[in-house]
Amino acid sequence: MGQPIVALLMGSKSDLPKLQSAIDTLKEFGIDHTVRIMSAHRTPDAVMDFTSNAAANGCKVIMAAAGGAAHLAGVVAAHTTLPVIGIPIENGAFQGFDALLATVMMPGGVPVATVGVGSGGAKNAALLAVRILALSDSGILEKLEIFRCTQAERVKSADADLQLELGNN
Ligand code: RP5
Repeated sequence: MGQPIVALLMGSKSDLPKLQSAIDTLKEFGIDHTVRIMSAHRTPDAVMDFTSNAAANGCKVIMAAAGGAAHLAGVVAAHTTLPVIGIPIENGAFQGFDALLATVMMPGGVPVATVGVGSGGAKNAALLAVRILALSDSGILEKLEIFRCTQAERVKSADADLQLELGNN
């Protein structure tokens, strides 16, 4: 793998299984990336150090995942001008609703593009990173267009199968 252009940060190792769809998607698109555990609360210095140097180190998009009182994405956004994508993690008493609100309700001036809770949200975070990168990389754009066509074909094929099962012409 080359120099990472996307960073996926998570607040705890316990978040990792919930981020598999994001990691798989970055791999599917061949995006050089790094995956790191660092916490806004438990290792704030590491978050600040990594994030404030990320752009200079070649990173173009930061994805930040956390559950509960999910401050990671917001703290990351406070320390960089790179686009930050927040991934609320489903965890504990409120099944991710707490993390969703904590991640999405940023004060004006410090944007975090927040995706949904769950596997679809994590996948969309990676796809959003891919879309941002595709703005300036025609190779990634081409892969994105193929991805969209393949996805649409899959739905059409499922519908055709369903119509056969239902005996419709
Ligand atoms: C958050 O606290 C992490 O992102 C994780 O979702 C949650 C719980 O962490 P652990 O207690 O499982 O390490 O900061």
